[in-house]
Amino acid sequence: FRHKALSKAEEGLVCMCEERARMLQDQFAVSVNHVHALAILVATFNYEKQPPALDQDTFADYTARTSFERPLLSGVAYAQRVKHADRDAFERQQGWIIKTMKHEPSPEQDEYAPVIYSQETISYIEGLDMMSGEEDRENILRSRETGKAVLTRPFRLMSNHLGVVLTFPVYLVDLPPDAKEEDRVAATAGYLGGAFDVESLVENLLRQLAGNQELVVNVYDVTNHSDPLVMYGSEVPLGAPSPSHICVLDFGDPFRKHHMICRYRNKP
Ligand code: WA2
Repeated sequence: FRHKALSKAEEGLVCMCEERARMLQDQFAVSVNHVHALAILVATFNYEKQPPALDQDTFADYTARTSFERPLLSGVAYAQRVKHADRDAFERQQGWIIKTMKHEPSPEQDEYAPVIYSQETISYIEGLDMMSGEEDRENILRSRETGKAVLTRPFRLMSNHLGVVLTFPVYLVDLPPDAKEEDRVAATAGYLGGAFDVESLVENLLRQLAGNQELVVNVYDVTNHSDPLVMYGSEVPLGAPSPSHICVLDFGDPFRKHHMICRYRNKP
């Protein structure tokens, strides 16, 4: 038979790993769904109403009061698409100038994605051009071309924690599901997204589970199978090989592949 009988210890490992993978995936999914609803809120109240029926205070209040719906996100924000020809008018109307993610005045670009609304927990991104960061920029471009939720690779967020950014596009008009890429890009109004603070919020989630002390959990972005990227946990030094279990995770972006590896902590 293909499977050898599992020892009690190995059975426990499989069980605890599957429980953690399921919990993480579920909390991820509910968070993504709520950000989707926020993208629709911005489309409805900021663009389908004239004048806009949304402002920073309303966005901050609504996102603070609904943060329980997004348990793995440290904050959400809305970045508006601004083409270079409209930059002067935008800056005059806002009363501030577009800055890069390094907090310098933005040099001339074809277009920008300055944050105009943000949850107070990440108010430090207000006014920053999210296209000035490599990971954020790639996410913005991929989301507006596909019309779908997209995730970055794991990287150090501005909070200095390891995590990933989620982005949904917001369009000026209703697009059919099979809309062409160029029509999607042309209709783009901006980007609603948030930061999955994996380092601290997943730590919190796992700490609440029984067996936490004896288990080592790692999550990897394995989109490029020959170059796995740590998304959660510390790199386990290669030493005495101990039994491990791998669970596939689905975070809803078919472009990215993730998995969880669990092993028992080596007892001294
Ligand atoms: N949000 C919070 N912290 C970050 C970050 C980010 N991006 N990037 C690096 N650290 C408004 O895709 C649009 C949020 C980007 C959305």
